[in-house]
Amino acid sequence: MKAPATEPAAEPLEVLIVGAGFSGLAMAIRCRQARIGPMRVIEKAADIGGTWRENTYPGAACDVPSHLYSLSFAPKPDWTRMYAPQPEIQAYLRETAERHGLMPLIKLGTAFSGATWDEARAVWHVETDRGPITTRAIVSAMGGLHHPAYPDLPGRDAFAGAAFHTATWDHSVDLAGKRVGVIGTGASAIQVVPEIAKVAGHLTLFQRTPPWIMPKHDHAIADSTKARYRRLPVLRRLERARLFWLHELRAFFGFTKVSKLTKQAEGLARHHLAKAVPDRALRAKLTPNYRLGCKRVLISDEYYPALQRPNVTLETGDIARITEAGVTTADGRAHALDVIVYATGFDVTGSFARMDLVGRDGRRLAEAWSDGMGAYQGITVAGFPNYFMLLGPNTGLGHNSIIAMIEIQVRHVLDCLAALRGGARAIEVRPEAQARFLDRIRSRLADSIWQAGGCRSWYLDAQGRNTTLWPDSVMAYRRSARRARMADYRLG
Ligand code: N01
Repeated sequence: MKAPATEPAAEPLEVLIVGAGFSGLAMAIRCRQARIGPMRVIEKAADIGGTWRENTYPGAACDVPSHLYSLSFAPKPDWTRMYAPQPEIQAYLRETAERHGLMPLIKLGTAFSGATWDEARAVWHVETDRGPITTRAIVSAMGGLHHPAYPDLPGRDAFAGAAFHTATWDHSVDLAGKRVGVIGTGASAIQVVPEIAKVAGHLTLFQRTPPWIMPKHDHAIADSTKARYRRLPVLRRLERARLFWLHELRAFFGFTKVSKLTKQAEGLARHHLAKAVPDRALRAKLTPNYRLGCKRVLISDEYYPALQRPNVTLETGDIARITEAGVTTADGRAHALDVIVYATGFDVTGSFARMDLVGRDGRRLAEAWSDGMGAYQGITVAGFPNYFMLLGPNTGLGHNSIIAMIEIQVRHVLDCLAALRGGARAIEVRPEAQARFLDRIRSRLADSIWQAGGCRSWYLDAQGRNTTLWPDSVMAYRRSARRARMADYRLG
């Protein structure tokens, strides 16, 4: 048993932020700047950083350019690469938290287990594994990509060698000279595969569906450029704006909807494949049979070359079972392995559903979401006053930087918190405003690329509904969500 670190406060907190990853830190900085408090951040892990603390697999890096994948109000002029590697992003988050004086406000090793709304006092009673906390408002900054998903394959526990997920990398296992199997070919796999291929005796990559891959053009950022960005911040801001609009265009380039431009984008990706993989048979295996954008479009210059190394095999047969000795495919072939790496993604919809939240009239969030999760602007849910989500339902992106979405949401939540400071005991979205919002995005989703693109992805829940992605441009979300329209809220 851990010693209780958070004594029940005599006075409730003004705001409790749950999670110290990108979104939680952004919220905490903005709350501090707006002098909202007392405030506390709780974080289940032993360090801050969220997904960038957890994903330490070799090759982990961001697939959004560094100057765009950072907070607009916490700029870093000296990113070392166009696409920052994981340790640099983690260091950025740490420096940012320290520079903004957040560390004393963050209780590490404190896991949120649930919360109950107290109508009489207009506060939330929060349960954590280190004691209860009472707060007027909760900002959930838990993200969706943190519960590793393992495939439901028979015999998974029978494997005698080391087996781990990309998000829980076991750095004590030396892969040098080993027979390594990687299951999955998503964003994590295409980053880790080239690194494993460099050291493994043999790498077998088990592919169920080939991804669409575009060139990455990663490169080191010259010292002279960093110096210029330091001297003239306007140049860095211009670069950020350039990158933003370049990515924003993708929303109209088939990344949210099948459009006339989808074919052009597919042509570019096919050209990249043809240039990188001369072997016809291998190329055929690597050619997707669904529309570009239906799954996350990946970028890499190293993945295709890695697959052509003599110590790498691409296996496209279905996996029948895991055995003590490795993997057996449906055609009966046994693939002997020393190590299995699960690059099989995350349980996204499940991690939201697991939140044990009891709102007004004893209604649980899981009940409110029995027909699929949904929230007004992805942020607030009717029946759950003073409860705000960052990176909630339908606010993920396939085409641009998620940091832009976080900053819009933080702005919205600040408006709501200002209403609480202005005298309201509670702020709650009106059910009709929530219903209108959800109708609007569901009708946009009906013909989206994720529904119509001929693939299955983690974007869809078990019923085939897309409850994860925003179906439009970031600018459209900005117009919709940046300011909290008080007419859509009930103040109590
Ligand atoms: O996970 P995924 P991920 N047998 O769900 C396969 C973010 N991210 O960790 O396509 C065989 O995309 C599955 O196959 P299929 C980013 O948002 C960002 O790679 O379903 N294969 C798929 O290939 C991303 O979208 C960065 O047929 C099985 C793979 O496992 C999200 O994280 C970097 C299987 C899972 O791919 C998740 O990416 C990394 C089975 N039974 C991740 N079950 C950045 O750079 C599953 N698969 C910002």
